[in-house]
Amino acid sequence: RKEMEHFINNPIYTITAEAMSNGRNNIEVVGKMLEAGIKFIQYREKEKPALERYQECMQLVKMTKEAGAIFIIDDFVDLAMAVNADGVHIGQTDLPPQVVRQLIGEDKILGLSTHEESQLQKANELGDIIDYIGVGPVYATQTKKDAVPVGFSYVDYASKYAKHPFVAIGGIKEHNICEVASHGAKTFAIVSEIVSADDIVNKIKSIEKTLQNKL
Ligand code: TZP
Ligand code: MG
Repeated sequence: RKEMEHFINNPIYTITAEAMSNGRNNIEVVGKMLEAGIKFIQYREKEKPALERYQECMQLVKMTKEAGAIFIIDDFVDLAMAVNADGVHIGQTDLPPQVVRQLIGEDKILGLSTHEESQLQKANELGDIIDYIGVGPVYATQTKKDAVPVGFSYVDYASKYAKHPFVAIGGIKEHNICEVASHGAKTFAIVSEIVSADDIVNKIKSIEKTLQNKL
């Protein structure tokens, strides 16, 4: 899917978390992400009423489209279809990837979280049904409840064997992103470090600079 070029060409994949955004709403936070040049954004809001999610996503789809950025929705296939998002991100206990692909059609991006080697092998077998995989949590994180860090050995494994592009996720911050990169990750999903920053635009630019200087 051609929009995956945005995933491949940009190291930072940002994800919303309004509860961690220091009183700012998702519209404001995504506006800052776009201002910083982010091209791949995931909407992740598990607790809100569906109507609020829908209204917010209608606006976010418009904003991301205008900025030439890709907008992916976590968990909610119906919401992604209702607002014509660019894709969906699912986990291991969501509907099977084949089923989600049938629902969203051939043109949308589909991402799948993986946490261990057997899940990566199954993801590899899915071929074109999915577009990218998530690998993590790399480090401990407060953002996702019950998240158990996978450790670098799994990141190494994904770097070696993943047939899809992968995004490392979980506890990634400016101070450790180069360590994750040293295990072969090229794309990094970051939640709290970015949405909770006082100056989101500066934080993103600073993380990008840190990465560039080390790579
Ligand atoms: N999946 C694995 S870890 C995680 C998700 C959604 C949360 C990562 O958040 P943070 O704040 O970047 O650690
Ligand atoms: Mg999910």
